[in-house]
Amino acid sequence: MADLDVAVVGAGFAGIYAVHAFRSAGLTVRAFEAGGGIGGTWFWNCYPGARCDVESKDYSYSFSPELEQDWSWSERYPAQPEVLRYLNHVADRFGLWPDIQLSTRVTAATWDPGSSHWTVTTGDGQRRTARFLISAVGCLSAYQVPSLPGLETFAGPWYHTSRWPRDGADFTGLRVGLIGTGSTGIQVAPEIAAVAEHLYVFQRTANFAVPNRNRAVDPDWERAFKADYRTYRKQAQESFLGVPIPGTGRPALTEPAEDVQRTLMARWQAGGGMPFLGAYTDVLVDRAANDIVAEFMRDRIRETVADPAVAGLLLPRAYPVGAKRLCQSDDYFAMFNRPTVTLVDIRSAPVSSVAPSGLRTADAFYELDALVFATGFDAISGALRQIDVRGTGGVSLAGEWAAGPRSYLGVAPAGFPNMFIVTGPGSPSVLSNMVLSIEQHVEWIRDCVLHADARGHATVEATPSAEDAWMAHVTEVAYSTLFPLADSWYTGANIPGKPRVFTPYLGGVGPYRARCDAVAAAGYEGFVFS
Ligand code: NA7
Repeated sequence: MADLDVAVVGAGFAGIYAVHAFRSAGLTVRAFEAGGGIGGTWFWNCYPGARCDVESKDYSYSFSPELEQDWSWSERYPAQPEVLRYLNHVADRFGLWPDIQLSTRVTAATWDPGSSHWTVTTGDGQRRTARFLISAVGCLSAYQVPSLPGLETFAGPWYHTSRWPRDGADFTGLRVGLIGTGSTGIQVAPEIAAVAEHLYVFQRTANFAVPNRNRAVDPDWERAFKADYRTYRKQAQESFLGVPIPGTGRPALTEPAEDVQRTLMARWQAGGGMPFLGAYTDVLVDRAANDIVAEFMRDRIRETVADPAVAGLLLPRAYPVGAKRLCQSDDYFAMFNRPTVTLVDIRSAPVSSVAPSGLRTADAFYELDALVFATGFDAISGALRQIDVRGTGGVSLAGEWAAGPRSYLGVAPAGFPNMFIVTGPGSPSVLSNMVLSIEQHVEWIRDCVLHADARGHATVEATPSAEDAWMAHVTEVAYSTLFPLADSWYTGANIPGKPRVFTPYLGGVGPYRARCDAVAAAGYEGFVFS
């Protein structure tokens, strides 16, 4: 008999809810978490300025109406410490701590067909067996530091934003170099600029950013909102992104140009990426419509940044707006008006090496006291590939994914019985409201496990043909949009040598849920039970 019914890897939003959901269904469950606290990405990414780009009313669990009513968010877009407080509150409230094992990294998981168990090995050499293995390792957990010659010789401290010191880093009076201008770099830069003697921002690709217009949550608005939270959650489940966005419902290309500008400006003033990009139906599928929105955003940069040469470098031109994660910031572009901030174009003159006193590019040397890498993640598949997962016949998951990560419905990899992945490859995951998608996945996986148990089946596994068909569908949908035109972490293009496959599912949260429900209603079509 296995030690556990369910072993969960990770205790972020997904792992925490998996513990609650499986335990509530009467199964024994344990989550193994590498971090010294729960929270996953919200535990590790504690750099200054870290903030969610989905509104707090959406980026929260919906499984408990009581939790939903009792918890009050302080801001429209919650900062990292508040999200972490929320998750700890959830663990306290539902008594989840006894089933979460912190500071425990899972290094291997091996399927034993004889006993129909998984053996999970942790960094301290311990082994636990479980009937089911659930990966809740997250999509943005395996961080990447570029291999720069000489980095080990750098005399000052250097940090990756995703492994920020928990007691903070003090840049007061220092000359700081920041590499990376994605969502993270754009959030951390103004915080560093506020205290540093000088901040050098090393930019390879200029990115689009919309304002947050972040603000405190108004108690009257919150009361009114909470009065009908259930209806709102239902709308979210049926929506495209997992957040109900009131769009115009029309293509931009059929609107008079002045009306489009007026609509975009109103949404720009209101703040937030989803409402802005969601204004028109053709922005992410038609390059001409996309260009209108992109040019609108470039105009806002020209208007904000005083030095036309700096503004010119900041204008994003390398990809359609929205095809990479749209950044959000209220103060990033204005920061470049400070005399103590310098933008360095490393597209034309790449970084060549690091020396003890600074950083060398193809055409200059920058004296630096500290370095910050906001260089992103081996996203979606990276964290799972770091674990030695072995399925039927000892086949390795990393090997199976050599040509790109895959799974059926974004939750079940063929060849790995009784294994599920929360927000795996082919799930709406990072192109949706993650919390809502996580809840849907966990509940669906739980029901699948209960279905197997109720019928006395020891194993459940996706068939290779169901997986193939699903991944073909994921690709087909992606290539009907502008998303594949960007070198983004959605495709793996940000990691040298990683196969380029568009991995998240772009068919929409509502249709995805309907598909999952139909699969379940048909007796879990595409799965074999034995
Ligand atoms: P991203 O969005 O992957 O951004 C990483 C940034 O780092 C981006 O500007 C990259 O430039 C830059 N980068 C990466 N490697 C290098 C090297 N070797 N040299 C120079 N510059 C480099 O990661 P984030 O952490 O900002 O955001 C990830 C997600 O977290 C975000 O989308 C939200 O969903 C939350 P590039 O664009 O590749 O030229």
